[in-house]
Amino acid sequence: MTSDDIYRTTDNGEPFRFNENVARVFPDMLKRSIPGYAASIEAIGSLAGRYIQARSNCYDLGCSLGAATLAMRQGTQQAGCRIIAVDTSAAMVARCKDVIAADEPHSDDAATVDVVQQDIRETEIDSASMVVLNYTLQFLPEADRDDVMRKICAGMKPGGLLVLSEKVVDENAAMEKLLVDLHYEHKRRNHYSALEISRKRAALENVLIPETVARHRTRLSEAGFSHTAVWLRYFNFVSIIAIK
Ligand code: GEK
Repeated sequence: MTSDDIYRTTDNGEPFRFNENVARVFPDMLKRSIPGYAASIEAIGSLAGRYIQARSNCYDLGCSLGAATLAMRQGTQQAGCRIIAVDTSAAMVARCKDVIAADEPHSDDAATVDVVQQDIRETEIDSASMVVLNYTLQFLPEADRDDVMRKICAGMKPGGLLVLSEKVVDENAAMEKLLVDLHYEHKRRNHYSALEISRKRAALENVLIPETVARHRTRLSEAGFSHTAVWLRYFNFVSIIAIK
């Protein structure tokens, strides 16, 4: 795994972008930066086994290198499924295609995968039994999030499952400060220097816009999901499941 050294030596002061440099070190970056990331991928595999319906579509929105796509493909035994993996970043899509091509499907019935370079705001959702946004919604302008979630829910089958993982902000300022500090310490333990952490924080300002858990759950209900639950929380990193 190539080590994430993006903010170690230089900083051009520009906002964070999902370019080739980021795609190259991405697995290491996620592993060291998002507490609970591996658990989210593992759970997506388990949930795929329970919720993916035969002859349905599944979506990995903001797929990056396709970790959730592979977990869904490996997690389901249902026949005739198609997984649509979507990302706006050309660098991510190119690498994702290589990752998927290198994966050995477990059977002749394994889901087919299409990797598409597209903005998820433009993606048509159709006959979906499982939709994953694993740390993606946070990068959309807040004003667009309600419409995207309504569109997703409208394109899902009854009983379909959504996984929404997000960095969140706490309602309480003191708690928020504590959780941010704990995340900082976590990154220090994972060998990021104080300078790297502060450069990355500045680059993500106005790029990653977190909301509260309550705001996410309200949006999901308003979009048409009947049940929602937080199944994972590690500091300010949360994963929510919602059932249509
Ligand atoms: C994983 N889900 O490994 N349309 C499509 N893609 C987008 C958009 C958009 N509007 N905005 C951002 N992205 C993955 C990890 S990373 C999380 C997801 C992170 C893409 C962006 O290009 C990037 O690949 C991904 O969303 C977010 O489970 O880096 O914190």
